Amino acid sequence: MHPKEHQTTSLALFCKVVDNYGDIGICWRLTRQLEQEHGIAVTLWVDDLRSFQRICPEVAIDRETQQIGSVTVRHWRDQNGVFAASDVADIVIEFFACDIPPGYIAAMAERTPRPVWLNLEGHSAEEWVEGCHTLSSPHQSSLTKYFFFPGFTGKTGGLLLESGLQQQRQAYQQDQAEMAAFLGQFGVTPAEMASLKVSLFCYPQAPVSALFDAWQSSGTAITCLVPEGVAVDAVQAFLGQVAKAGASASRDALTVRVLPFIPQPDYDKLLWACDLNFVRGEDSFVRAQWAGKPFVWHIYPQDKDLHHVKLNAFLQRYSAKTESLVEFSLAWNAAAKTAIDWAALWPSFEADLQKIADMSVDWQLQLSANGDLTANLLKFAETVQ
Ligand code: TRH
Repeated sequence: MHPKEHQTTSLALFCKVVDNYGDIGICWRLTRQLEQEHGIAVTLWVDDLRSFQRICPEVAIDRETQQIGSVTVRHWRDQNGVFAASDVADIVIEFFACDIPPGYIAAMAERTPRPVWLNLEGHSAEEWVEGCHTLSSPHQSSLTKYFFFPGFTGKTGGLLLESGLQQQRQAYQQDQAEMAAFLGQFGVTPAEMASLKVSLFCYPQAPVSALFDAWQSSGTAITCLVPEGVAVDAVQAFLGQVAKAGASASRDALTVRVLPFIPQPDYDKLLWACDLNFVRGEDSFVRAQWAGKPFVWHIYPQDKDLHHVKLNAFLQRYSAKTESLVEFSLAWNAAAKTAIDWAALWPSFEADLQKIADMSVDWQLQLSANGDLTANLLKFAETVQ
């Protein structure tokens, strides 16, 4: 869609940070794309500015309203706001079924024309998503809300993908000096550059110590780069010191380095520069797919192991033919049916890394054929306007 077509469109995106950085990570990415590629005037309402600041250091945590580039960021403090119809945007998105303030909904109902109201859902590769994508739900206010699902097939909204991202990544990955300079700022040495470089982002329950043991005694030199605050217990046990940014230690084949938590655009560069990425949640999971490198997903845990269903649905689509990746992923997520021998699991997974990297090219083509989520969302909004 041509940017001019949206020059006057306004959009309000409501983001409630449920946990960690994925909620604001996705909303901020979507916001920037709406603004930069489609010329939309976005107001991002977010309840937790501190989490936002972690991925975007320009954010001031004590402001009610601030401009970041041409995006208006509002601190969403409570549900008590009073709004006029003129405050309401053309398109209103609630992220992950967060309850937008009743006063805003009342103003939406009074506005002429009515805004398009979308609920942007979480990622799942399960089949039911295709049946629920774009379903409408009448609201008591007489407004209609539509469900918009990201996903991995053409019958879903697709994934966030900035235009030019793939060219940027390819140019970066061909430039050894740039990658070495980027990792060098975190202390990565030339010898470590030549080793198998792994980025590690996971939830606290991941079996990191067991994997470190396997890596330590493997025949391959491995450098593991861990952002500060991730897998703290296992990292500290390995380092024998506090896992703060800059700390590192080497034992046998393994070097572990603690990185600072870096701004979101740099996180892409980290994924692009590493040979294998451990990612988690939703946003880093999607970024790893665009990085074109092998990755292992640590899925966000849910009660009664419901997340194992989601994990299997994704593995079925992504890697059903690569047994070592499936086995490794199930073991990493405590979803394996048999006892885990990391010392055996790692070498068989490692042996397939090149094959998995090759496979990721086809996977990216498949995903890009679904279009990108932002453009798909705007196209859909036009159809229900
Ligand atoms: O942080 P996450 O676990 O986030 C989410 C939330 O917990 C959310 O509530 C839940 O619904 C969802 O997972 C499933 O993982 P995620 O989604 O990968 O988000 C992390 C964000 O942080 C992503 O935008 C990348 C960014 N990031 C940086 O900007 N710098 C870094 O150094 C790192 C490690 C990540």
